[in-house]
Amino acid sequence: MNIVEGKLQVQVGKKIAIINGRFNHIITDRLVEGAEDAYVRHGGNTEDLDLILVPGAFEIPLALEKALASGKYEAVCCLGAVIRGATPHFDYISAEATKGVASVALKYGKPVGFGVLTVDTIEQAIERAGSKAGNKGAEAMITVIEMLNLYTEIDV
Ligand code: INI
Repeated sequence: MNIVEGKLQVQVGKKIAIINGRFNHIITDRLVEGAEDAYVRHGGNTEDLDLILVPGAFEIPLALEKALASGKYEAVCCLGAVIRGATPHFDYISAEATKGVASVALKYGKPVGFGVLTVDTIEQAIERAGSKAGNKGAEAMITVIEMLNLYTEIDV
């Protein structure tokens, strides 16, 4: 059996963007750090890495659409943190961010990482932003690197 899978090695010269929501930036800044660290430790050159900042997770899908439409990026890593509050706002923002990112990724057929936390408490967010549950920004970037290599291999 032939196994086809992407390597965890950044391809030099292929530009990647991180899109990060500033809302809950105490958390999302840590996700960006994790993503950048993962990128560098897998052979990336930070000159090929752009950070696009948006106000919150709701703005991520359209920024993603524009980033991919520009043709500048081979892949995008989306980061943010949606934390449940006392109202249904959380459900609307997290649903729009998730659906929007998925549909833009399918439209462009390029690797898109989803490192947007959707959590009930700030403690759960802290756990996933560089403490006991790891760093979801780093995980999302590693996924982007793997999928970019996989698509390079299987695309015609
Ligand atoms: N944006 C987030 O990224 N996380 C949140 O937890 C959040 N909450 O809870 O309100 C949030 N709201 C802002 C939203 O993403 C938009 O920026 C805002 O509605 C303006 O369009």
